[in-house]
Amino acid sequence: MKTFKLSGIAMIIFIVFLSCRSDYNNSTSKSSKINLVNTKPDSGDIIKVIAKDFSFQVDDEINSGWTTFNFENRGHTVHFFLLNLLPDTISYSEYHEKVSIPFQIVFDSIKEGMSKADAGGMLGKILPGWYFSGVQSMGGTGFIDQGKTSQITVNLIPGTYVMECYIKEKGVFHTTLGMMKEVKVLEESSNINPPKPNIKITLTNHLITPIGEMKKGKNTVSVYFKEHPKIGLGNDVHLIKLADESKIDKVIYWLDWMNIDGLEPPSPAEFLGGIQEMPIGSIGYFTVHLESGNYAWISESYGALGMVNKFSVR
Ligand SMILES: [Cu+2]
Repeated sequence: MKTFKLSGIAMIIFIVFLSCRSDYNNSTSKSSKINLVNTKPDSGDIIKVIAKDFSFQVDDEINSGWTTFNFENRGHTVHFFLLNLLPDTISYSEYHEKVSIPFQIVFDSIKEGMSKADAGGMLGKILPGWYFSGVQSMGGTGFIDQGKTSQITVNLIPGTYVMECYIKEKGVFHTTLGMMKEVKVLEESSNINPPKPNIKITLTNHLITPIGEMKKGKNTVSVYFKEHPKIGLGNDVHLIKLADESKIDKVIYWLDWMNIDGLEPPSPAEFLGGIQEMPIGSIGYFTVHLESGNYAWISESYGALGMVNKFSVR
């Protein structure tokens, strides 16, 4: 899961923070889906990631440095991947046992009636300290609808990573169903350069600020992680196509995993990718092909605090 940051009194604030995120309409609805708009890999070293229901197919070992992933969602639902870098002392199986399983236990408790505030407290108690202090989100794709492909470029340091997808299927995280995989990033470095963006996005608390314009056809987007909240979840950005602008509140609700039908398909908008949380100062890139329509940039965790930016492509 995306790493929470908290310590000491921050836990209390965290619980308040979680409870503040629960004030949204709890109905989701189907959106009309448009024809598939896929991205195709550029030339050069591309790491292929194939998502199925419910597994990842990707190399066990990849080079460090700038890395381009071509993510193909061959499943029948929304998928994505997040890359979490583990502390040197923690193994993939420990992460699975002490992080992934507890998240499912906590969500099962929410399903049985536990409040989100109590669930936040429970998470703080059962997750190991190294999860909060030592696991680092190093990027990944935004959420992507079935049948679509997304290409991202991120700069990876050597280490042991967990690739995971925590969308839900009937209340069970995809991680629990098998969508997590160990990926070793080697000392040996790749020789690729990051792509040239036509639009640059900066993420701050709590704004998504684009410079440049999204256009019809191929767009290369850079995302600069200028800051993250000191507590709670980190910043990220997702691209959605909006059939109906009034659905924004439903999307914000849907993006909160603590809601019973949050991150549970069907999603209330069409998800086209983006970039998952990266360390402060990092830049990640992604490529997307757009057709005419209404779109929005949106944060997974802070849409309600203003991290939504609508735009149109003509
Ligand atoms: Cu998934």
